[in-house]
Order: sequence, then structure tokens, then C-alpha cells
Amino acid sequence: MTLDRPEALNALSSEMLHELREVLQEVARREDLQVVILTGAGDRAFAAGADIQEMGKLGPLETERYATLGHEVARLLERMGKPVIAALNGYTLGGGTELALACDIRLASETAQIGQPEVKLGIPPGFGGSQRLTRLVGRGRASELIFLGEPIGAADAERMGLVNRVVAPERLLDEAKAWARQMQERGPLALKLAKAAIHQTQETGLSAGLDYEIKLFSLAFATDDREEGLRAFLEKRKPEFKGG
Ligand code: DAK
Repeated sequence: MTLDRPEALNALSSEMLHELREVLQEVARREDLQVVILTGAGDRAFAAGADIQEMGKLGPLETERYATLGHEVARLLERMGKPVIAALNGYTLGGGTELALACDIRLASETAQIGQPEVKLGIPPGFGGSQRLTRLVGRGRASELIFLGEPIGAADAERMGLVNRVVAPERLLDEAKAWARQMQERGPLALKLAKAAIHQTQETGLSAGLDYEIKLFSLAFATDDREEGLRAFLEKRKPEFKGG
């Protein structure tokens, strides 16, 4: 999926967010789609944040609608039962960073600049950045990025665990597709359950999370995929998963 508004560095207008929500709902439903890659059109940006022109015109009620929309999009990325890879191909700022944070894995081009510059505009992060960034990189680093508002380069982002891997710009999509293909060979149901278990860490303490893992793990043992996965290993062949 491509955020496609390169003339404005893929800044997120409410029209784009509406479309994104619609497409993500469809992608979440489609069983023939197993892995999602989200990137930005052109070679300059993933998304340079929320649309500043539009933001300037929002009244309180529209602001609430816009915030709800952004959060729904982030929740869809985070909760759909399949992996989502963000391929950060340039400026990834504000709301753009927040969308990337809602994805499961982030690959970045060497040219990516990633940040939460909201405070420079007199506002705090509003699409979940304060929560997801802090959970991902820790309070100190999240505070640094949010309070200073200065973007960091891809190498620094990789060092702090904000992105999983940095690659040359011309390799970014190929690398994302290679990761996606590898995931596609795994059991789709196992990926879905694993994603649900990983995200549970954001909602509960360790004991409740471990209990949840036991339940999901036991559920996997009631499926044909588990049977096929174990049998294929013993028969020294590639498994053919059906997702059930
Ligand atoms: N919005 C609208 N247009 C943008 C834009 C943005 N965020 N970013 C860039 N553009 C447009 C520019 O206006 C310019 O358009 P034209 O002038 O050509 O018509 C075009 O994209 C190219 O940008 P530049 O000419 O500025 O390109 P440069 O290479 O000189 O600079 C830059 C690149 C990324 C450093 C610069 O464009 C920049 O600083 N952009 C703004 C970055 C930013 O501050 N982003 C917004 C962060 S705040 C909310 C929840 C969440 C949010 C808001 C509300 N609610 C709960 C209600 C999220 C807020 C944010 O994301």
C-alpha cells in the first residue's frame, strides 16, 4: 500500500486517512492477502506528518473526528491479523511516524529522517506517538524525540530500535518484499496468533500476558496448520499451510 500524495510529501489529509481506513478494512478481511507493506510514493517521504494546512482549519469537533480517524487507522494496522511492514522511504514525521509505529516492523532507507516534530507547531503528538514510541524505545528516548522535535537519521533510529533495519534506498522495497515473502511461507494462523500475543504485552502485565499466550498456543494445537507444520518437518518437506 502506498501513501500517494508526493507533491505534499505524502502529508496525511483526512481524505487520505478515510481512504486508508477503507482499504485497511478490506485488506484485514481478505484471506488471500497475508502480509502488508506500507510505504510512501516518490523518493522523498513516507509521510511528512498530518496535513498542516488542513489542521489549521479544524474546529474542536472536526479535531475530534480527525483524531478518531487517525486512531482508527493506527488500530487497524496494529490489530489486523497479519503482519504489517512499514517501508520508510524518506521523511517520516509526526502523524507519519505514528502510522509507522502502529506497524509491526519498520525498514528504513538510509535517507529516512524520522521524528515527532509536533511541539514545534505548539501541539503534542496526537495519533498515539506518546504511547507507542515510548513503549518501543523507552521513556528517555521518546522524551528526547518528542521534546526536541528534531528528526533523527535512519542509523540512529536503528540503534535505538525505532527501526528494525536500514537499507540503501534502491533496495528498500525489495528488502520489504523479501521479508514479506518469508513471512508468507509461515503458517498464517500462527502469525495471526503471534501478533495478537505480542500486542497483548501493550495491554496487560506479564502474568496475564503469559496466560494469554498459553491460550493462543493451545488454540494453535487444534488446527490443521499445526499438524501440517510438524508433519512436514518430519517428512523433510516444505509445509503447505491453509490458515486453519
Ligand atoms: N502538511 C502539508 N503540506 C506539507 C507538509 C505537511 N505536513 N509537509 C510538507 N508539505 C508540502 C510543503 O508545503 C510543500 O508544498 P508546496 O509549497 O510545494 O506546495 C511540499 O510539501 C514540499 O515540502 P517543502 O518544500 O517544505 O520541502 P523541503 O524539502 O524544503 O522540506 C520538510 C521538507 C519535511 C523538512 C518540510 O516540508 C517540513 O518541515 N514539513 C512539515 C513537517 C511537519 O511539521 N509535519 C507535521 C507534524 S505534526 C491530531 C493528531 C495527529 C496530528 C495532528 C492532529 N489530532 C489528534 C487532531 C499530527 C500532527 C503532525 O503530524
